[in-house]
This record gives sequence, structure tokens and C-alpha cells, in this order.
Amino acid sequence: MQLVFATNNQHKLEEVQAMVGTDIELKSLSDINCLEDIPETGETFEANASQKSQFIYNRYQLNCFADDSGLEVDSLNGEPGVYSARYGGTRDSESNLQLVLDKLGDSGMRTARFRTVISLILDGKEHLFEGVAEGEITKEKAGVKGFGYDPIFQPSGYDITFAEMTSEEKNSISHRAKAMHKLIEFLKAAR
Ligand code: ITT
Repeated sequence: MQLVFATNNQHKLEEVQAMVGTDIELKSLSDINCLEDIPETGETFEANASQKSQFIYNRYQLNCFADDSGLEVDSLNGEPGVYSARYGGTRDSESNLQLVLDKLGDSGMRTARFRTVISLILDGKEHLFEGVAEGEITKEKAGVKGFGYDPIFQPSGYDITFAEMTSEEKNSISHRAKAMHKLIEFLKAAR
């Protein structure tokens, strides 16, 4: 089946492409000629994921899904949360992750999680799927793979960051992988 993935984030698209295999023929926003800026004004991951998928469904009447995701740091009261993409004021990942490191300083309380909510719209009906990866924020960045906050996030049970893992390793344990797995299982059962 064909599904549009409503994202402008090339890294997310590549990760999800690697996860779906041949089960789903993934269409990107450029594949459907959508060059518009999709509004994202909600205060929760659910609201934003929903807003993005509904925008595409209403405009194109195509089955689609959108992912809203981010990093929640416990001792920063859950920040950057829904503001993850522009925490330091711009989309520059380096300054965004540096702001998290600066705010945490030497604190020993470094637990955090990545959370993804996916909103799928299939034949006009919405379904939500969530995935969480628990871990902690390192004191310094490490690794060059992945994107966003990966260089400062060490998942529980590992002594390396997401940015030091191969894409296969990250994609087997990440928040996005867990949410996508639920979506794929749902589609299999729905058929
Ligand atoms: P779209 O809205 O177009 O999908 P976006 O990058 O704006 O792309 P979000 O609004 O969901 O996506 O913001 C998510 C931000 O959270 C993203 O830009 C990263 O900074 C961070 N993030 C999400 N998933 C991540 C991951 O797997 N690894 C590292 N950082 C991640």
C-alpha cells in the first residue's frame, strides 16, 4: 500500500524508509509535490502530529502519517519537548543540543527520553501510535551519526550515544522505531 509520510525532516524520512521495508510504499512530501510549510502550533506531540497528518489528508485525500517527536529532560521539566526542533531559537542542532548541555551543567540528574507520536490517517480515520526511548543526557557530545540530539543521548542499557550507533542499531531501539512498529502491526491487522 502507499502512504505519504508528512515530514520535511530528511533524517526522519530515511530512518522510516529503512524500517518499513517492502510492506509500505512510502511517498515523501516532494513525491506529492507538497512544497507548503505545514503548520505545527500545538502544545503536545499528539496535537502536532495530528495537525500535520490532517493538513495533508484534507488537502490531498491521500492516506498519510506524520511524526511529532522530541527530547524530554526530567530536570528541565520535560524541556525541550515540543520545542525540540527550535529550542535555541533556530533549527541549528548544534546550538540546540549545546543549550541542553549548558542548562544541565554538572547536574547528576540527567534522565531523559525521546518520545514520538505518529498520527496515521487511513481512509479518513485517525489512529495514534507512541514510542518512547528512555536514557540519559551525556556530559559531552559523542558521535557524528544520526541527527538532532543524538550526540548527547545515551539510551538505557548502552554506554554509547545514538550518534555513535549504526543506523541499524538506533533503528532497532529508538522511539521512532517503536511507534513505527505499532503502526506496521496495525496495518497488517487491518488488511
Ligand atoms: P517535521 O515536523 O517536518 O517532521 P521536524 O524536524 O520539525 O520535522 P519535529 O517537529 O517532530 O520534526 O521536531 C523534532 C525535533 O526533535 C527534531 O528536529 C530533532 O531536533 C529532535 N528529534 C526527534 N527525533 C530525534 C531523534 O531520533 N534523534 C535526535 N533528535 C531527534
